[in-house]
Amino acid sequence: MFRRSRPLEQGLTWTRQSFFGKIAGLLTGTGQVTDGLWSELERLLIQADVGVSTTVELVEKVRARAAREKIRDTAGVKQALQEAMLELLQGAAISPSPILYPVPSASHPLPAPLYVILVVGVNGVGKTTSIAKLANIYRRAGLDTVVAAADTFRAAAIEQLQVWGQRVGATVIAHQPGADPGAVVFDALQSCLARKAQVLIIDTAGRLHTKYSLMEELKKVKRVIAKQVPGAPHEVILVIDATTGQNALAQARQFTQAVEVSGIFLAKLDGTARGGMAFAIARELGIPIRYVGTGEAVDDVAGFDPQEFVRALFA
Ligand SMILES: Nc1nc2c(ncn2[C@@H]2O[C@H](COP(=O)(O)OP(=O)(O)OP(=O)(O)O)[C@@H](O)[C@H]2O)c(=O)[nH]1
Ligand SMILES: [Mg+2]
Repeated sequence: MFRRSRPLEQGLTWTRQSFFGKIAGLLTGTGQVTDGLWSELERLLIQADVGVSTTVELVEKVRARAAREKIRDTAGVKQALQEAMLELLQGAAISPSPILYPVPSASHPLPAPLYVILVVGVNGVGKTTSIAKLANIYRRAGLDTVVAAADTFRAAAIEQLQVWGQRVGATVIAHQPGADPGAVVFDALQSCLARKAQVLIIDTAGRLHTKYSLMEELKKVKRVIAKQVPGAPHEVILVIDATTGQNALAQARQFTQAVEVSGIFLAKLDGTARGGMAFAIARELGIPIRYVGTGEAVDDVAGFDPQEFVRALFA
């Protein structure tokens, strides 16, 4: 059985066993630092979905350092690479949210009167499942958590959320399929404020019935939230499917332009050998990854810790 205490490492199993395993193999022991080593390293990083420009930047940085510090063996290169990777991931962790993961505490209280998390992403990336995972974390911390079914695109989406809500003990506010997402959100906010709920997580659609642009719809939802709860949404979480590779970055940019994404939930990390994508996200989007999805179950989630991530890649 997997050790539940190390979900991040578990989620990286495939990535570690493939491309990063080869990188670790390339950089073990006291091998010589040759030109061939750098091009092989570059090739493996690109295969692991680190992205071409991010790979080139990483390798250049390590290579320059190796020359400067007269690093002569592969073990030294490995150390320098890990440090460069960590720096890259930490660079994106601008003003980490005091609230998201771990859950609020006395020193990190929830925003009053209601902590609002808006979750966005294209269809099928794992939004609803990831919301269930977040709701479960907040419920387990004893917080009154409500989920709004603002993805009204299909009936099954609403039912799916209701099933998850029941399972994790979160109230689900929903309207009929095809309803106005703004109206669902308005209702959910009113209901939360009336009963003094503490956390509201909003599921949104990845596509719409109408030709009306998804981004315009999201902006509208955001305005509805801000009008009811000044300062909200406190977090806009973009869910990215780790298995979709570099395409996901282009999609992500559209969302970041429309709704000021504050954090990434990298879902389905367990389903890919290309976990190097995290580096491309950090460098090219400059948005911190907050969580990773490590399976389909509600507990298959881990907070993203750059140090642990880099360690687990080479473990
Ligand atoms: N292996 C794995 N599967 C996941 C993970 N997160 C979600 N999934 C699966 O991905 C599929 C889509 O998940 P949903 O949560 O329905 O995705 P969505 O973005 O809400 O999809 P739409 O509502 O259709 O836009 C489901 O089969 C989930 O079980 C994860 O971290 N790991
Ligand atoms: Mg969904």
